[in-house]
Amino acid sequence: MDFTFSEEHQMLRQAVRDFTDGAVRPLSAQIEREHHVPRELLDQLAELGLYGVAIPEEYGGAGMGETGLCIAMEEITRGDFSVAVTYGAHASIGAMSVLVGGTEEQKRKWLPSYATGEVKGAYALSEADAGSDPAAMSTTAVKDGGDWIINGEKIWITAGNLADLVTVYAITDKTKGASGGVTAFLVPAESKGYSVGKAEEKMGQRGSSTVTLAFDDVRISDEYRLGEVGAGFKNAMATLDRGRLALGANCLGCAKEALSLATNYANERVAFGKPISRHQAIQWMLADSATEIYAMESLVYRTAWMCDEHVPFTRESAMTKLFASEALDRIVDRAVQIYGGMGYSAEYPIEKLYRDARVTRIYEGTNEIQRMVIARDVIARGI
Ligand code: COS
Repeated sequence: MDFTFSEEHQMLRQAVRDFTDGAVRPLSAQIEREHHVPRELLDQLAELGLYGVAIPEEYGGAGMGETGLCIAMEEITRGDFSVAVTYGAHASIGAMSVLVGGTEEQKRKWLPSYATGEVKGAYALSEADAGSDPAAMSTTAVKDGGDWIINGEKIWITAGNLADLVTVYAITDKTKGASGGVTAFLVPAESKGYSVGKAEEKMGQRGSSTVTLAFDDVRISDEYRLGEVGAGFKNAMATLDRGRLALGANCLGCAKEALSLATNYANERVAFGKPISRHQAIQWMLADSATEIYAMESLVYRTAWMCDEHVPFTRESAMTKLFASEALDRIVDRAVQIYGGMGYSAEYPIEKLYRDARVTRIYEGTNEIQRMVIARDVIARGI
């Protein structure tokens, strides 16, 4: 057994950490205030080669696997959750939907531009009446000669307003539902009939845009169909396996930031004649958070290793997302408690981390859905 990161992965971590410290964290308050990640920052991520981290070398990427992507996600989140989530919409679920579901020809055609950041992706599955149950979607794609006509509306699409090519899931056979009735498409943002709608006003992660996308008789040629007709639901689920794991890495980065801030604060803040870090009540909180971070880290990188070794990891990805998001909630909550009144003030960074954390128990599949995925697998395959 060898739990050490490769030299390449360690160098990646250092490079992303330096970038986060120098370019992301200093902009975090502005990004939150303006509800917008500056284009230049996204371009800088491209210059660092980060969009292609998980894309194999034969498709123009860095070939650092899901492990590399999790390292990048963890480190960027330490500086700002919204920047990491925007990055993830492109580099994780956007690009990964092509990697897991595209034909060989499509991977060769599209992935090199995803890797450079020239093409930015996004992932459009959820609808107003189809969140936890995406098979109930009503967006349709109907064949018309050599083209497809797409109609419908997707909601909660992260960075949908920044995407050039959106992975859209649509019903192509109503009688089949999840088992063969859904097909994936790559829809270019310049398509006629495609429009970006309202942006959500959110409790946290306010810098990341979350928009609706509407498709009004959008006509695309068959070459934009991603994978086989009817294989879309499997593509959506396999992409989410990776997305949930990457979200675990986000939670890990946010948790480390919260614990690090809380520890520094506890060392400085004096009560009853000594720093509060020397009071047992605070020490127990620090100990519990550090222990949970260790567990999160173990889950994230063991599961990333499974993915990179092509070992099935659906159950483990759901477990990682479930545990990491719930542990994060406890960790940011303790951090607020350690900060006391200052933890409730928007002048200090903890308040933002507390709000940023909450949605992780909801998006990429609610934690109730993760428990369903885990339980189904335990029942089917045993422990
Ligand atoms: N990888 C590949 N294929 C998968 C898969 C996975 N992780 N999970 C399911 N599938 C396949 C199944 O094998 C099945 O294929 P067959 O019909 O050929 O056997 C098909 O997909 C349908 O699977 P299932 O019957 O389990 O579908 P359900 O409708 O019961 O849905 C859940 C399963 C609930 C797990 C799914 O709907 C889900 O994840 N919901 C949450 C959606 C979500 O996360 N939304 C947020 C996205 S925002 S980024």
